[in-house]
Amino acid sequence: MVARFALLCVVACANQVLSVQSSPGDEREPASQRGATGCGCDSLKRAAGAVDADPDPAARYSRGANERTSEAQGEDGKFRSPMILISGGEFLMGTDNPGIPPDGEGPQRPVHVDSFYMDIQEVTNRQFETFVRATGYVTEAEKFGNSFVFEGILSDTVKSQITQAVAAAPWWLPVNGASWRHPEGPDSNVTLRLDHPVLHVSWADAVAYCSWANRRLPTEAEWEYACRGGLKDRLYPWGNNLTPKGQHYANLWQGDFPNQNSGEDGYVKTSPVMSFPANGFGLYDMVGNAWEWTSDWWTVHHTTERQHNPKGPRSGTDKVKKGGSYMCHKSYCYRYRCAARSQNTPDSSASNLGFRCASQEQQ
Ligand SMILES: *[C@@H]1O[C@H](CO)[C@@H](O)[C@H](O)[C@H]1NC(C)=O
Ligand SMILES: [Ca+2]
Ligand SMILES: [Ca+2]
Repeated sequence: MVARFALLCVVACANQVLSVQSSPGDEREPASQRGATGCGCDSLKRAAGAVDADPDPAARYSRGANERTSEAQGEDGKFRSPMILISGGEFLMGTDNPGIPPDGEGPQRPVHVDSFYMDIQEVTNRQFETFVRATGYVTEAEKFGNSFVFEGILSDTVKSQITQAVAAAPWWLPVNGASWRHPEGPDSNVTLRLDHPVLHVSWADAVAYCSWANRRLPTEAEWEYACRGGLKDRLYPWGNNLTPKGQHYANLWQGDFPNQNSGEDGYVKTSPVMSFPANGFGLYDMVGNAWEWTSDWWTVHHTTERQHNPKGPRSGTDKVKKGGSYMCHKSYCYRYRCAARSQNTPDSSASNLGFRCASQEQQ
């Protein structure tokens, strides 16, 4: 516990040096930057491969859209996310105009990825539950007995029992009994959130789930290629405008982090997966909602030479996570961009970190 705690603190502290930089097409949000604040992000029965074209993206916001069943049952009887074929190709990974330079977002570099399949959604509580029921799997947070929860979503009862905090990021609290089953501690559950992304899963937990599902975690390169949805040099999966025509395209934070979340996009915590429009490849929630683990070890040093299916460093201390979460606001965590990235130790778990799986074969 002490080690995990210290490491998360290192991540949070490193984030203090972040500054908001303008990028092409950025939205001039009032920069409510404060001195010593870290990033808030640290710490259908549809045939697989076929996602219908959506003539009316706004319909994604409707309640009906959110109640759609999102599992596909395979021949092995396992309910998993539908996958979609991401046709291989070359793309420009990273950016020469980094939003957060210390994160190693640059340089922009040519990368080729072979074709692969990607879950169209973050792995949900319901899907994770079927895995746990089938295998008896116990997550690392359950073994450790605690996990990090964002203070803003804790009940007063739980808050009153906490004596420690991360100095540089006081909104992260280690909560006894917090786990994927109890996202805000023992007095919470996922009964009404089965279609939300599973949280409080470590990297090893994510790997275990994907293996059980005959899948694997995506590499960072695959994840970013998928995030870009076929667009070149754009900030977000849908373009450069954060809120086209005033519509929200991702579950992020609106308001004043960490004190006030207006929930203008409809959600102050996680949202059911697929509540916002898909990108050009038919993938949902690539940015926002929950952060997503990738298979790569973390480094901020990248070659500019053309890479073929890069898999990151051979070893390291932290794993790469992508996409930002419902806690991200430009003032603290401008990481809901495809090129953005962050890291955690593999045994970390938190109330804003989940994953999705990839695969080489159609399933
Ligand atoms: C789960 O939480 C809801 C509130 O979100 C509560 O009404 C319900 O009783 C809880 N269920 C269990 C089994 O604790
Ligand atoms: Ca939100
Ligand atoms: Ca996500």
